[in-house]
Amino acid sequence: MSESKLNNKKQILVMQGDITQQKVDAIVNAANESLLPGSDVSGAIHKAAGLGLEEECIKIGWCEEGEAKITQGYNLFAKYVIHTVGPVWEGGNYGEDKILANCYRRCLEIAAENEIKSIAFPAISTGAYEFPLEKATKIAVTEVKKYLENENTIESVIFVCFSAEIYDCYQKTIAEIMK
Ligand code: AR6
Repeated sequence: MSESKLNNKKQILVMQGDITQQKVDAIVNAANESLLPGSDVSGAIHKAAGLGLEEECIKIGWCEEGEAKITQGYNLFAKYVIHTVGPVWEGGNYGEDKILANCYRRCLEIAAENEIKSIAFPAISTGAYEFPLEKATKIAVTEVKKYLENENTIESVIFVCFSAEIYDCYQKTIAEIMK
C-alpha cells in the first residue's frame, strides 16, 4: 500500500488487491451500459454482492458512457456501489480520454452527494475495453487529484490494482503527478 497525502484530511492510496474486499463507503464498478453483470471486475462485484445488486441494476436499466449510477452494496463490505461505464478504446480518436475523465468525475460527484468519505476505484476501461493502461492511469490520477483539491466531502480515494503491473503504473504516475 502506498499513500499520498493532499493535506491532513485527504489522501490518495494505491494498493494491489481485490476491490470486492475493500472496507470503504463505496466501491466503483467498471460496468457496461446495460448495467448487467459482466466478466472481470463487474462479475466479481456482482458475485460478492449477491442477486440484490443485479435486481437494483435491472430497475435502473441503463447508464451512458462517462456517466455513473449508485446502488446499495448488499453483501459487500461497502455500503454502496457506484457503477460507471468507461469508453471502449477505439484508437483514441473518438473522445475516449474525455469520456474516461468524466467517469472518474461523475463517480466522485455522486459519492459526495451521498456523503461518502472513502471510495475505491478499479482501473476503469483497462480490461475488456482495452484502454491503454498508462494513459488511463494518468487520467484517473489527474481527475481524482483535481476533484479532491476542490471539494471536501471525500477524504480517501483508493486505487485498487488487480496486478503488479497496474500497481507499478499507478505508483509511477502518482509520483509524477503529485510532486
Ligand atoms: N478488483 C480490482 N480490479 C479488478 C478486479 C478485482 N476483483 N478484477 C479485474 N480487475 P474490466 P473494463 C481489473 O474488464 O475494461 C465488464 O465485463 C482488471 O485487471 O473489468 O472497463 C463490463 O460488464 C482491469 O484492469 O473493465 C463491461 O462489459 C480493470 O479491473 C466491460 O467488462 C477493468 O477491467 C468493461 O470493461
